[in-house]
Amino acid sequence: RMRRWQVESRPEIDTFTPGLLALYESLKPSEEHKSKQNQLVDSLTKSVSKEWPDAQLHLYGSCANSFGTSHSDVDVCLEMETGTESTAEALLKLADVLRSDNFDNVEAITSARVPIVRMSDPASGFSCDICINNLFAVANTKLLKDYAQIDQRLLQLAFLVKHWAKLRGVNETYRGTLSSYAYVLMCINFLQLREPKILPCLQAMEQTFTMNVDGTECAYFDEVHHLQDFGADNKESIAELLWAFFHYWAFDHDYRRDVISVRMGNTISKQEKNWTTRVGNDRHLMCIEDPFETGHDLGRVVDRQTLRILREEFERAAGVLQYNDDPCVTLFEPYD
Ligand code: 3AT
Ligand code: MG
Repeated sequence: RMRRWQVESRPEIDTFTPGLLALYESLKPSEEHKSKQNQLVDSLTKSVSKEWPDAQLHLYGSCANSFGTSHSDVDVCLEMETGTESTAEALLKLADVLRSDNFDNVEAITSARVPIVRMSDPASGFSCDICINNLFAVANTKLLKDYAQIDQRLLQLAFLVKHWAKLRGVNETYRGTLSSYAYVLMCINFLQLREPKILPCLQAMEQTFTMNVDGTECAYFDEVHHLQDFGADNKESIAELLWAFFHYWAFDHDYRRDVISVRMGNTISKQEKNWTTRVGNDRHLMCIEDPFETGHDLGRVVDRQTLRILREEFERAAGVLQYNDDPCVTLFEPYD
């Protein structure tokens, strides 16, 4: 599996680090973006509290996990008692409330794995997804945010990977490629596996934070200010890491056998999880374990055809970083 001739990156790889870091800086959301986001949350809070005075609003996803760019949407979770109402009924009622408060394009999507109301905010132009009582998303948002505070190379790597995935058309779960959330988990796991390690495994450490979601304990070490020097022994630059990330997913990952697990800080076997692919069943071809909903494979959207597309894109990216004269441009050329 391992293509020995490819395991070394080019000697001058570090010369691309400044260009990649400049791109990373340009992707970070502006202060203006953040204040517009807060305004949206305020007007949403007003709308919601009319109908549900006790509801609590939580931001989740990239507007709260620190992996958001200026192009990211706003994800909101409402924590509330729905009484005898089903989540779908509550979402339909929420959609009516938002329409009457002049939000645009309000649409209840009740058939999704996580049912939501999607709408756009005329004041900011942001699109916004609202779900009800999906506290796993609130817990995994905090986990990602805490990992991001340990070593800045995680944010840098994940921003570049997300940007690449959007431009190359491989960040579309409805078409069988991966969610942003899945890419961030891939980045975390990758940095947990570097030698020396750049990230620890927070779920294998003393539990200083715990949150019970539908009977599942979401627990880990969240005093990340104690871990500021964790990755200091590893001197790899962002150019090297980006190349190695793509190289790993192009050539080194054992797609047939392995599941990546941020929870374990390692890869584990499909066998152990009972995620073995059956004949005629296209699932579990690329396995990414959710850190808290451990029965949930974020790669389950991937089928044989999209796995081929993904692997070709990983290979292309590794090749561009290895051989191209202007990799910071070529890597992110839009695919159409
Ligand atoms: P963008 O910047 O918006 O692309 P994001 O991190 O907000 O990135 P998504 O909008 O795809 O990513 O997802 C929003 C959050 O929803 C991220 C994560 O907390 C949760 N989430 C998304 N997909 C899943 C999933 N399949 N399982 C569990 N949680 C998920
Ligand atoms: Mg989002």
